[in-house]
Amino acid sequence: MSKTIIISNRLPLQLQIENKTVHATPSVGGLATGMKSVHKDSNGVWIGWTGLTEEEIPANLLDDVIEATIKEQCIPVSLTKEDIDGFYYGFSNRTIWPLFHYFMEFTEFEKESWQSYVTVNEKYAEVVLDNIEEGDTVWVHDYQLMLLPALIKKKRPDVQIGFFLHIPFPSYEVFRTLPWREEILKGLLGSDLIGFHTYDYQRHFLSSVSRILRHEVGFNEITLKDRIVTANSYPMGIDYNKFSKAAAKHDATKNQSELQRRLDIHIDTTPDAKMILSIDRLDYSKGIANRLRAYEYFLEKYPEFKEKVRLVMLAVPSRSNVPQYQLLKKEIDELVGRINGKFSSVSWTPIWYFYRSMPFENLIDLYTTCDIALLTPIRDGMNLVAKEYIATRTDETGVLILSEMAGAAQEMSEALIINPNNFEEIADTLKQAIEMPKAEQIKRNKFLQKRLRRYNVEKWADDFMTALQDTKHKSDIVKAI
Ligand code: GDG
Repeated sequence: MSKTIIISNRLPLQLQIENKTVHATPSVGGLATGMKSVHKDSNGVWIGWTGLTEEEIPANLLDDVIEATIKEQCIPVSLTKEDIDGFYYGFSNRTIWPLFHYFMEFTEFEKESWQSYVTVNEKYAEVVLDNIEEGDTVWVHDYQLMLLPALIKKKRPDVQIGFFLHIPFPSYEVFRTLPWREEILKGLLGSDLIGFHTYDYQRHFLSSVSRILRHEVGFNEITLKDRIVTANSYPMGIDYNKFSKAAAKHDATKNQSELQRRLDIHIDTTPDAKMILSIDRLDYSKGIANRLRAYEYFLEKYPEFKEKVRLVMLAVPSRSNVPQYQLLKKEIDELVGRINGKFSSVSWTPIWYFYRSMPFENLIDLYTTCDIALLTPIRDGMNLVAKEYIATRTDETGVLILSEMAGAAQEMSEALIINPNNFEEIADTLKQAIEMPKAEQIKRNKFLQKRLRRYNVEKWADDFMTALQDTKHKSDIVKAI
């Protein structure tokens, strides 16, 4: 029976070793949820790294690790600490991530980390090739594994390979600066279908293929000597029901979390005050420092809102051993301190800042309590937080302010769309959001919710898989000619 093999840098599970016993618990992120139907229904397997390096797994527990992951239909790729340092913290997060998000000043071109990226992609390929059978379909995810499609195709030209990029693909002028630009493009072209969040990323990719590799490129196709590769956009959705149901349950429940109790006390004492929410991984691409500066400017420009607004900011720790992330953390800590120091009164703190990850229930507390979501990424492949905020607004109120640089902005035109570098515009838009009549909020959110409900994460995975199967017919026709 043919199966689908999903491959991503990390497996969708958490491994714990306690008292010499290995436990694997499935993780519940957006990707894991979206792929659930593909993964569980098709007798499929998921290949990736467990999150523990070879050095962290005692030799006598190696078999137990494999057994625990296999129970979850997963197959581990074994990586050393050196691999993770070079491939993950090195090339993936110090070269590709900043370059693809247009942060050229942060981009490092290190031969050693490139070599590690090649080695690790080969390690993934080895595990995939060991597990492929005739008729299988392969779906590779994201920027850590861009060489993998060609490594698989070379050995198994008979299998259909899909690749999805979760981050932006930059314009040719930026991409061309990469010393290994040809290798990356050739790696991706091992796929039969390459998916992007937006048409613009697709367009940038096709332009790089045409100008760097000189292949013939059409609207969404690349003609190679013996194959046709399709490149198309598939904007990723969310598990809409999970968020709307959690919000409905949250509204009905009497058993409130401590966080919700505190939020309610705030609302009771200042009923007219507006809560403004921001949630992101602490990453320079998310525009957190910009957001704080724009909020400071807003309080200066419209002082009548002092004591009447509060920014609730959740920054989730991320990649904290990469220097830029440490510097950013310092900058944000200082900005929050400065703004709170400048504007606070005995009864009001303008920013509530949480630097941690919160359980899902608390995330729902924040989404449902805050009147406004202010999301200002400098660049963002999609931004699922914007979609999740709208999905939790069961009474259809709430205002989303969203950066035009997020892929999500292209599908969410009823939100208030801003340029994250324009503080004047952000300040004025915050005022507009605070004063927006409920009827207008509801009108906008009805459209947004309808679209998000329909194009949910399962539909995204289905559309991609259907298109991937269709590429088989295309390649059969090319072979027949
Ligand atoms: C990459 C691309 C693209 C956040 N804090 C907590 C928490 N979250 C969850 C959110 C959301 C997810 O994490 C973040 O997703 P985003 O899409 O906003 O951002 P990235 O992590 O940068 O994701 C991005 C995405 O891939 C998908 O293709 O949209 O552009 O950069 O689901 O809910 N979850 C919990 N606690 C937290 O504190 N439980």
